[in-house]
Amino acid sequence: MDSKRLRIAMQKSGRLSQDSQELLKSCGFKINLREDRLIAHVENMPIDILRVRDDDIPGLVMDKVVDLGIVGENVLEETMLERQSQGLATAFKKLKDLDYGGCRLSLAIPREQEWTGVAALQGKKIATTYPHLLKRFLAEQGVTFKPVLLTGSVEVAPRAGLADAICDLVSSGATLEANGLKEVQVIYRSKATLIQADTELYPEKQKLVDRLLPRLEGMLQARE
Ligand code: PRT
Ligand code: ZN
Repeated sequence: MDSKRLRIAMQKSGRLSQDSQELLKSCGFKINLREDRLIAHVENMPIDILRVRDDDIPGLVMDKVVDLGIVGENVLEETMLERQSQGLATAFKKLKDLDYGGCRLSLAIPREQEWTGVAALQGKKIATTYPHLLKRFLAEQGVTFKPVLLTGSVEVAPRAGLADAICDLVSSGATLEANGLKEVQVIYRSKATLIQADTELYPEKQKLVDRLLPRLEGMLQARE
């Protein structure tokens, strides 16, 4: 890959991809995104868009393999905690909070159960994709738990007898409702965010970022 071209990682397909593409387009990027392509060249600027799974984006930025990344704060924070525990680099610069991808990471339990507070989760099995964020939150409350790691279908875990509670992302609450669960405690609030690798960019790349950022800020302000 041409190191003079600015590399931006974003989600290939999922909840953040449409909004991220639109935001970049509104900043003047001419992008031809073909479904099968990992890399898309911006036609009118020296920029390459790397389209990957959202989970890979924080690591790519922290390993300085890409210059910028757009990712949910939930994934960013979880990856940071995980990498910390592995002794890997975790530095990055936050450039801009974005106005989409809003959600919360919450604890939920079967609807019919009475909720008396997080202390009741002591020693319980909790299904989640975010074990580090959950551990940090419960540790602050002096609660230990047994994590049940699932990367999908977290909401069916209690009914399937795999866990006593779950800790998952919620936006409308419809998924919890449809699975007979109720949200009992928010543990983290998240939005999409634009981050930069913690390294000095080539001057040409830095100039490009310096030109793009005000445009992005202008777009976000206009949408408020
Ligand atoms: O394939 P890839 O790994 O890239 O995608 P993914 O499946 O891991 O992520 P994706 O596309 O589902 O979500 C990407 C990011 O969008 C998340 O990391 C969050 O930052 C953000 N986001 C915002 C959400 C939601 N809202 C959301 N509601 N991510 C997931 N959900 C799911 C949630 O897990 C649950 O299954 O939607 C369901 C709940 O929605 P409601 O409306 O029923 O409450
Ligand atoms: Zn993912």
